[in-house]
Amino acid sequence: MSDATRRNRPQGFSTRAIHLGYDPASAHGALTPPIYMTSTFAFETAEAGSEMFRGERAGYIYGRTKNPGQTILEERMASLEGGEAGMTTASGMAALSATMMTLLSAGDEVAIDHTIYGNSYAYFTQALPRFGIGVKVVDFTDTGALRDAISERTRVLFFETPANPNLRVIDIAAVAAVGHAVGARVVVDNTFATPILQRPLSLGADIVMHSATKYLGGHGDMLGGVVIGPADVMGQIRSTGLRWITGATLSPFNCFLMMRGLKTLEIRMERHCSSAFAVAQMLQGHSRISRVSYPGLPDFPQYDLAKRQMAMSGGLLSFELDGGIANGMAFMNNLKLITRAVSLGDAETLVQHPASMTHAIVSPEDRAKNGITDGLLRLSVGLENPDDILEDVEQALNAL
Ligand code: 7XF
Repeated sequence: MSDATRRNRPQGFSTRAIHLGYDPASAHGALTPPIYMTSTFAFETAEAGSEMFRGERAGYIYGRTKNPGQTILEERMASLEGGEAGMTTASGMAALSATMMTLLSAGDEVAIDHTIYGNSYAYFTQALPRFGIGVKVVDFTDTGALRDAISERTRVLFFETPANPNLRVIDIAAVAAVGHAVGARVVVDNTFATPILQRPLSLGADIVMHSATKYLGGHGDMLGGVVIGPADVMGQIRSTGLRWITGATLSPFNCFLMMRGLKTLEIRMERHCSSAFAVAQMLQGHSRISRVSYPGLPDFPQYDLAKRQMAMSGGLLSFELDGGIANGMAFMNNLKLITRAVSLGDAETLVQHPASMTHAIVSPEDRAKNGITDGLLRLSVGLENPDDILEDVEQALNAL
């Protein structure tokens, strides 16, 4: 590499995740950005405060809309997702509701893919209709059906890829083209993939959101959310959706936890993905398993799309045992190392039963239509030694 190439080369992912937007010299040399544990900020003069409220002067006003820890995180996340600006929130649901309640008004319509996290599904199908917003539930893998379902009234398209809980993969570029043809904004929940595996904005999506509770935080010790997109739209979501519609801001302490998590995201994802692949392969060859869904297995229905769209295949998989849910529950109870818990993306390997846990709020009819079968189990493969994870799965299956 010549000196000039070296100088012009953009910094790599982990370098930005660790350093971007913070200079220790600005805080007494502290290596780690301080936790600004304050609810409000002093104005230098009365006029300065008024100018900040009018948006004529930069600076911090009040902790609900902006805190220095959030600013660092937002700059980092915008860079990692390849967007103009970011906005942190108290949880993934807070990110979703701040975004949707800013972008949608009574009389508008939103189209969602049929397989998404249970409470997101409830938010769209149960909450938004109460405010006069129409909701179309569509299979986004069928772009023809999607095109037929939407119209000029459709202001937003929303989906997850890979989807919770069955890992269905949606073609981001194809859906973005269909949405943009009617002037809709395309919003992708990138929680399962993280910007390490895919960057939806580079594929044509307008806005990306995350439950930072998962891989971004990475240690199962916080709740958080983040939204990334064009600066003007993020400004709008911050000044309405965050400031006075939801008020659900990320706490200063959770800024610290999320920042710490982001520093190791790249190396963690590599381990999550390689271990998940090993577990998926083992399950596929096991006589007690009737079906495994993992985007990295060659017989996964959307294997080619997943290969094209994602850098690695992810840390989650879902599967069914022969004998359905009775054996599924017995298997979960047989586990010794793997923890029975919802959530995902933690250092600990976690197993849960979507039909009675994360997606219990979805009606049995809708679950059946959306590929969330009663026998399905979801595994979030953690960072333990992969041999120990494999051994626990195997002993729990063999003890059935
Ligand atoms: O509000 P949260 O931080 O819990 O995030 C909500 C959320 C948003 N998008 C996706 C793709 C999610 O998976 C979640 C939360 N899911 C957890 C799970 O599936 O285990 C929640 C446990 S009930």
